Amino acid sequence: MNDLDPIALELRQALTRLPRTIPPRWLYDDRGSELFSEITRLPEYYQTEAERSILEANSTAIAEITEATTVVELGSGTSDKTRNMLDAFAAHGLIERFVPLDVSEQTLLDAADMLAERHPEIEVEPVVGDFTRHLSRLGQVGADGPRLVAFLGGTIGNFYVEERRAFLGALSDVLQPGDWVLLGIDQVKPIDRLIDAYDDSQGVTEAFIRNALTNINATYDGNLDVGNFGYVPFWDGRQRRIDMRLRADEPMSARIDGLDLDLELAPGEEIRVEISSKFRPADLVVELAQAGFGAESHVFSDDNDDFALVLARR
Ligand code: AVJ
Repeated sequence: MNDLDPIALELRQALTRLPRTIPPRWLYDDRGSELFSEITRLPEYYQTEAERSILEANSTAIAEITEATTVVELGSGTSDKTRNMLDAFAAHGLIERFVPLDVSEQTLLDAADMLAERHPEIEVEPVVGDFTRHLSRLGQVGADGPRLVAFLGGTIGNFYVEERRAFLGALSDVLQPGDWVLLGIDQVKPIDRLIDAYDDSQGVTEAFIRNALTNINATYDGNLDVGNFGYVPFWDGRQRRIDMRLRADEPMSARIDGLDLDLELAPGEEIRVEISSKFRPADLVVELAQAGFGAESHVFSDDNDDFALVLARR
């Protein structure tokens, strides 16, 4: 157990400690990424379209306000969302460099090729890394002009409060006064719409959550009985977050060899696989200020106030 790598150790601890959890990275193997992209096309899942519309309406304003010469995107994936934004930044004329950071090297390289072709005037400098561990790899890239670090898609909602504070603090540490962050957040809204978005009628979200166990079994030679867990999504109003759990309806035992772990689950015991926090933009503006991004802030929303982009300067 002592020779487990940090990722394995993190998972082993998350599964062992009570309440049992699974770090979000386990949701995104190839199958998980496919299921997530299916989620973004569900009628119940309003976020992707809402964020796209905000970016479309405000990217030029964001370029003007920030005057960023370097745009960094954390967890950039295919850089779909940034394409529009980079078009606006390029038209504005100050951007010199785009730095996508993602764990998946191949996805990064493909996206970098696509963007370099679309914008020969922008230097694309991909960085392989995990935004929860490797922010320091951004180092001094682009430090000669204002930088804008974009973290889109509502991914910040997956962090627990204390992880979010640590993340914003780490981000503040790699940046300097005059640099900016742009965060995509899902807004608090009536419960029924939130529940529908995470308990869709086609069961795609359930399959996405369940797939984390399949991924763990495959990676660490485990025998978690994936089909025998019930999917339990609910709204936690006190913490303002959707909580997505898998429940062992019967007593269950599992061996995960690669983690040197024997799990015994009592009937009714749950594993929390993901949380998705919802925000009042003004609250996040306060958190940002506490993390060092208090110099200036702007909030951009869609017509329904479903989603928001919060822009803040260090
Ligand atoms: C990609 C983290 C924003 O929390 O809404 C979608 C992931 N999980 N349905 C979200 C997700 C279940 C999504 N984020």
